[in-house]
Amino acid sequence: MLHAMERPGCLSSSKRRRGRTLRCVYRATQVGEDALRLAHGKAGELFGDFVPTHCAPPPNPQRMRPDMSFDRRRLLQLGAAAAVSAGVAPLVACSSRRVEPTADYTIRIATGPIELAPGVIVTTTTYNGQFPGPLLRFREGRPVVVDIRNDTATPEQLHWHGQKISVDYDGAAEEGTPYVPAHGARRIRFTPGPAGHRFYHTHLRAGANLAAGQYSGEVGPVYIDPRNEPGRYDREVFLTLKEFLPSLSQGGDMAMDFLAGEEEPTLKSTGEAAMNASLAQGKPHGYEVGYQFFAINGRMLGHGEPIRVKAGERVLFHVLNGSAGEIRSLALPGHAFQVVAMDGNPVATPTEVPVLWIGTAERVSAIVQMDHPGVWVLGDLSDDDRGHGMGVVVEYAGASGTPQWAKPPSAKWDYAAFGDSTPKTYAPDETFDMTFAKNNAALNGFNQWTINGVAFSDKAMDPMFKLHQSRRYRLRMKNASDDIHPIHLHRHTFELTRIAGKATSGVLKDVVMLGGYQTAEVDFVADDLGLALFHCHQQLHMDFGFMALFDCV
Ligand SMILES: [Cu+2]
Repeated sequence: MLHAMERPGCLSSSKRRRGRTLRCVYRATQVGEDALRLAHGKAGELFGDFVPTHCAPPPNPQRMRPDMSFDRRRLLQLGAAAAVSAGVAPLVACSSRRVEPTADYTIRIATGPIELAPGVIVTTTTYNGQFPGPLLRFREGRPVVVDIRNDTATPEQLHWHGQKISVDYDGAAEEGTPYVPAHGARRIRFTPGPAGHRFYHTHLRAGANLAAGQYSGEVGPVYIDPRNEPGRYDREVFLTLKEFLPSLSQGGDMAMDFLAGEEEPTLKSTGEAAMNASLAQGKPHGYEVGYQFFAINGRMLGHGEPIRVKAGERVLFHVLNGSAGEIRSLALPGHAFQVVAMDGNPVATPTEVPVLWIGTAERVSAIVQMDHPGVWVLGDLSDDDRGHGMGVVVEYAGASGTPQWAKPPSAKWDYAAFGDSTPKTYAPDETFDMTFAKNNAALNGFNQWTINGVAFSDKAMDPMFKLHQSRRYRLRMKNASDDIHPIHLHRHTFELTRIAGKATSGVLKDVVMLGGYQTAEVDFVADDLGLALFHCHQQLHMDFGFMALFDCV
């Protein structure tokens, strides 16, 4: 059994979204033994719904690389196709009897300790006893078998974010995906796609339980290798950004105004009137979530292995914001990011920017030309967040000294900058208008969120919109709140067609940040039959109403 961590009562009730203190020190008992058990798993445990084969090939060490860094030249030496696709084992046929294929990957959900820095150990639920979960490399179009084992007492949902797969496997109870039973297992088979940087995460709702859902460590990256990879880079590095030890506060949220474009005056007046009426009734601001510790690839700044580079290299960073609700920024002093893909999809116009802004669940792939030797901090623009761990050291070969940080030039984040220089225009078959609004502190101090006046109901589970397969739909979204919402649609990729009033095309995503009192329009083709969940990816928002179902018939 794992022993509970000692948790001094030092989380301030006034903490806001960004963590402040490092005064808490957590001590674990039996950490070594339990961590070892979690990392390697127990052989011979029963699986829920399949029979393991006896003619399985040995595990391939190339499948899981804990440093999340890949030297492309070495991969090419090894034979890129073989090495990159090593995560895809062949199906095994060893006799005339029916034989189950070996799983390409086994994901084990369990609660245990992870060490973010020396003396900073937190207990959380993870995949395979590590944070982030192992990088899963798939090959576009090649079927895979994944075993999901749940060693917790809670039924689980593992969502394959950004992939177009059936509701049986997508990992959302609202769509009808079966749960992975508590202390049970589920084997799934699907064909990965589309190619690019995807990820997997729990899709449980947490409500007020800040140990559940994405407040936990249940996040891991996926990379689906495309059939054709241009590969104009030397090395690729996967970074998963995440906060730990959440707590609630009611101080109101920090304004973030990095998004390009203007607010809509009518949305602003509506939202502000509703908020002022609520405050006038004596209600405080609804709860927000703040965090104690910040980490990249599970290590706080200065406590993980540096990213070691050589002058002249082109390093491709695949950055995933694995947060439950935070928006992250990332800068590397003296360097620029050439954004080549967003949410795993190549952008129409690769563009250099000084800072990456990454909404909850978004991914950005960007190449950095390493032409400024030294030892640098690749970190969040917020001094507070960086000071509490949100960064990683980049160290050039031959350089030494204290890692340096410098504030980058300010720049707005404009999705349209990565789109077609002359936007294409489309004629959707149908347009849905969606207005998002907040009822301040309406649910026992939590904000209630509505789409067109309706908060998602577990009881009703009525699809809000009906789709017909292969038709093109436009979502015309209006945000009548001051929060930024990272809007996500399951099982589909959408194209931005208008962002804060500006027409665009050529930016394909599965999450888009919708700015406070701003508007956005996205188009998608109804790819697949069945239900598709639409929601804000802020755990706190989706759990309190900000969800809807599309039903494709
Ligand atoms: Cu939201």
